[in-house]
Amino acid sequence: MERTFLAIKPDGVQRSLVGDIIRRFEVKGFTLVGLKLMNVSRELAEKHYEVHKERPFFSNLIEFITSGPVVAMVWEGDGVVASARKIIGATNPLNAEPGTIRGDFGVDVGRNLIHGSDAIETAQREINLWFEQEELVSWKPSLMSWIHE
Ligand code: D4T
Repeated sequence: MERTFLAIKPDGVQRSLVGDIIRRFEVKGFTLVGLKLMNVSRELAEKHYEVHKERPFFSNLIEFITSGPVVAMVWEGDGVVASARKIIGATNPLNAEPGTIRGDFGVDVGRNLIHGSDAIETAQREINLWFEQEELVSWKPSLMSWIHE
């Protein structure tokens, strides 16, 4: 079953948006299989954002993601990687459609509330980076037959 890694960034936690953000993935019909509130070490932040290390915004990004608690999550479901990206919206919240998380709650690319894996392979890498295998819970919601034919 397809899985993705999502992280509510420090701005989402500080602004009391954790419940609202989690709710959007729950009501969509995806299954939560991993969840933890954590402070992010500089080492983890640098590994997570490795692909951006030459970008001018890299140091601000590391400062920001390590500046306060983050809610790290793994969600499961058919097509969850691409669908979660749609629910999240464009990287720059000013370009994100209303109805998306960033479109509804943000105005600044450096405070864009939530991270979502951009591809199935990236999701696998990020889940392994952020979670131990035993922290993930495989379960089947009992209302699944009302969500899937
Ligand atoms: P993440 O990775 O946080 O889900 O964001 P996206 O996948 O939507 O966007 P990204 O990888 O291109 O950017 C990673 C992260 O860097 C911040 N950022 C990005 C920034 O502060 N300034 C910028 O100019 C860009 C492009 C926002 C998200």
